[in-house]
Amino acid sequence: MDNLNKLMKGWFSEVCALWPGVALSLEIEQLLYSKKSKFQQIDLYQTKSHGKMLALDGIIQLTEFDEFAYQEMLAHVPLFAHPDPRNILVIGGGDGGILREINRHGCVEHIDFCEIDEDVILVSKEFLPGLACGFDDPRVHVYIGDGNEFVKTKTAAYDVVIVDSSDPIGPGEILFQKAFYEGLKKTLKPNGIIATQGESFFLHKACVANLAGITRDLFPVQAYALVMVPTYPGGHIGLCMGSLGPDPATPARRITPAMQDQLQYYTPDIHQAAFVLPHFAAKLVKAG
Ligand code: SPD
Repeated sequence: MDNLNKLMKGWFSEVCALWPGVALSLEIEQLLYSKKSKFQQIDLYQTKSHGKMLALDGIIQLTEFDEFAYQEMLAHVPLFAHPDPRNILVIGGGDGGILREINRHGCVEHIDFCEIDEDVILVSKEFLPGLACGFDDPRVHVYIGDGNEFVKTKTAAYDVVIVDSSDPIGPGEILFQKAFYEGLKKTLKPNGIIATQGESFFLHKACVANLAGITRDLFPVQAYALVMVPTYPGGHIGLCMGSLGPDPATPARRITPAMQDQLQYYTPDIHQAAFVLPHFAAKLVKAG
């Protein structure tokens, strides 16, 4: 009972119907920012052990402790799988972390970035400069609006499309539906690749099966990868990928030693290994 009370006092607990009966808790030093934006509740905390933490509608989007794992893998896996990625679209991810990673690729010429909630960008620029630096690159072109509507305006425009969404409740819900993926496919150039955050195969079986089924129906090549992120539900998250040609699981370009030195999680080996799934997860992805 003492432990129970400790959890309630001075701790943030990520309670959500998407992972019933379980919640990660982090001890909080200070609430630095709290605002109900037009779309969602935005909270920025200073935690005791994990640096700053961004939560949207009470769900952890990132902590400074482990954000690199997610951002590096969601950006570098599709970008290195593509032989010549020049034009990129990013939907969501207003913190700027995915942009920070894409900007490391010298071959990239143009990045369109569409985020529905401008307040997420503003809070990141104020409190998370290590992520918001992603907006500083002149190749980045920011559009504030609905990603689902944005993709309808583009045809055969991108080599890689990355969807850094929140979970399938609230503003992110539409980004998990087949019509959205049909739109994404239309935005791709020949050989294009899409990568979206693919939730947890322990906790969100129906969601993973649904995403895998959609991408398999729409793309000649479909793949699903695993990333360890201790502060996400279940301690991990998936990447769901669809490709018009290149194998998402195989790096098509070499990483330079200088770039490798800047990274903490991604390596060419972890790129390939991430697609080796536990047996039950592989079955789930195939059956979806
Ligand atoms: N369960 C939370 C999943 C959040 C994925 N998006 C995070 C945004 C970080 N750039």
